[in-house]
Amino acid sequence: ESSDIDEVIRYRNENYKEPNTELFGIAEGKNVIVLSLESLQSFVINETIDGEEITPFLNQLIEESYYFDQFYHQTAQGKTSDSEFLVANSLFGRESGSVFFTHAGNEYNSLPEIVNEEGYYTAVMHANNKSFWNRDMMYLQFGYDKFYDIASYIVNEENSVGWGLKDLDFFEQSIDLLKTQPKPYYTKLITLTNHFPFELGEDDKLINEFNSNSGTLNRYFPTVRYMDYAVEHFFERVKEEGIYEDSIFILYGDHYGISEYHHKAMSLFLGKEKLTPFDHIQLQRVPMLIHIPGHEPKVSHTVSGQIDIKPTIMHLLGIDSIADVQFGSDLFSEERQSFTVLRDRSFITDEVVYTKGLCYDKGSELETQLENCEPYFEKAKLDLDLSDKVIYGDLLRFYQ
Ligand code: GP9
Ligand code: MN
Repeated sequence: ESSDIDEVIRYRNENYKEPNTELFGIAEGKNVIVLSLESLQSFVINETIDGEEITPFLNQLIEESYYFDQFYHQTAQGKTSDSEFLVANSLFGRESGSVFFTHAGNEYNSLPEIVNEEGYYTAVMHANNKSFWNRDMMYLQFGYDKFYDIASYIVNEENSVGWGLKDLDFFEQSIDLLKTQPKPYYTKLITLTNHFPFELGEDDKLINEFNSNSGTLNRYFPTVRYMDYAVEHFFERVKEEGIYEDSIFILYGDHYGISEYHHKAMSLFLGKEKLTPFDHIQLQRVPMLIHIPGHEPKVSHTVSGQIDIKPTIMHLLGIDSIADVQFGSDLFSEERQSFTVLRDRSFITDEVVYTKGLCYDKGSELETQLENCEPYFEKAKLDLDLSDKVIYGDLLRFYQ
């Protein structure tokens, strides 16, 4: 069993991508503030409802950030917890169920632990019960110093909606917590308001609902708009508190908010007659922004996913990743392959989308011969299968 790790390490070494020399270490010693944005999908970016922007602040922030517009979530049933797992480990979550529940006792070499060794204080801020998704257990394994769960927040009827504390209040209270942390810190804040069933008080509805036969999709737009407003407030506050200049910011959508059951309503919003499996995969894109104060904005079209966040952050902090078992690659690496595989084994490159046994040409958005997808079959399979092997065999036990 312990020899299985050798196969994983060999594969890892073959797929390692050199960091971008201009950006390596650029954020060393700075705070890293990660915003996990609930159910945020890319299809709302730079779009409007009744002439009103859905994400005016994020649209503006994109103009001041590195933005990855071909970035995919790679989660399955573990939803937010899967995204956390991908980001912390550059390993895939489970095909079904949640690795947070089934493998919380494994050995990991997680990002919080790695940056901790570099002198970072590491924490998660999220106003839910600590045991939700078994976070309290898994976070111990990831090596977080602190989990500011619901007990760290003042939550009452006035400042709650849907799943709990409203994002604006969450960010406002989180500022006070941020200020108490030793610097530099690595802190992930997880939002909550833009969560199914997308409930929101009338006063917080800053744009109209959509008009379709899906109440879920209709309500999604005002809650996304509200989250955008809350994130804007967060940025105002970190600037006021003097946190901004000493920090870098990573923002991403955790997973889809609108499932394929709402395809009919979604086709209405997208102005398409019918949504194909190709469209469904394109809808799995989530926004990914890296905001470094003072850096020129840049849009990257590299096909990528949440698995790539860990090596990217490590390299920005000047930490070598060659000896780390990872299945992603630095988003800024000049060598990186434009490719990502989703948990359901669909994969995407610059040219093709493979899903449900079909190969689609991205240009025409139509089916093409399977042979156009074949060159990537092996990589897609090995990425997932070897990552699964690491988890099921608890293989990082054998690797220091
Ligand atoms: C719960 C929140 C939402 O704490 O992260 O979880 P989800 O249902 O999106 O996985
Ligand atoms: Mn979520």
